[in-house]
Amino acid sequence: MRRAVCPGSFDPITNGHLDIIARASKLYDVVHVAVMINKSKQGLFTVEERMDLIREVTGEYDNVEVEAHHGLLVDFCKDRGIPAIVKGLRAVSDFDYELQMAQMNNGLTGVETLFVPTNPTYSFLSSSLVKEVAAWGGDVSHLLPPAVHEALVARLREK
Ligand code: COD
Repeated sequence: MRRAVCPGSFDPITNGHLDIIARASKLYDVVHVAVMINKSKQGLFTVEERMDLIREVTGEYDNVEVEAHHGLLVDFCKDRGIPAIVKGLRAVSDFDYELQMAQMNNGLTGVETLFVPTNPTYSFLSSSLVKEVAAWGGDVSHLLPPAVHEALVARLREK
């Protein structure tokens, strides 16, 4: 079984994330989507809510598994026998930090990182920007799966 992981915060999952997961699911037998828990960062959605949304919008891919992990990504990979991390690259600005992480992770356990160029339609897209624009009433419905857009609008209305 060829396995890979798509890690992230996914707060919430966007069409940019989904595009990378969908493309990875064509390349690997099993794609683990890992919601990495960062206790020092308060998310808009809880980890369970993020996982539920990811499960809902990746339902059509039967080789995608959604999990959460607190700790190092390399340990998540080691525990599951995952040799590859798949990351989307949006712009040159992503590259410096992504390269550092890829080299650090490779140095720690030998896990490889594969970079998939973002679909140009989503090259400016991030969860943080979507939340900021939506919080000010901007329309982000074209940037999110419908279920995620609905959840975002509902969450912002509660605030
Ligand atoms: N188009 C294409 N890809 C995208 C887009 C887009 N518009 N938006 C995001 N992505 C991809 C990128 O590959 C990105 O890395 C990934 O999705 C996740 O994005 P986010 O914003 O949800 O998550 P981040 O950037 O906060 O995730 C960082 C990690 C959680 C992956 C990282 O911090 C990590 O691995 N942490 C675990 C602890 C650890 O091991 N630390 C040591 C690292 S060396």
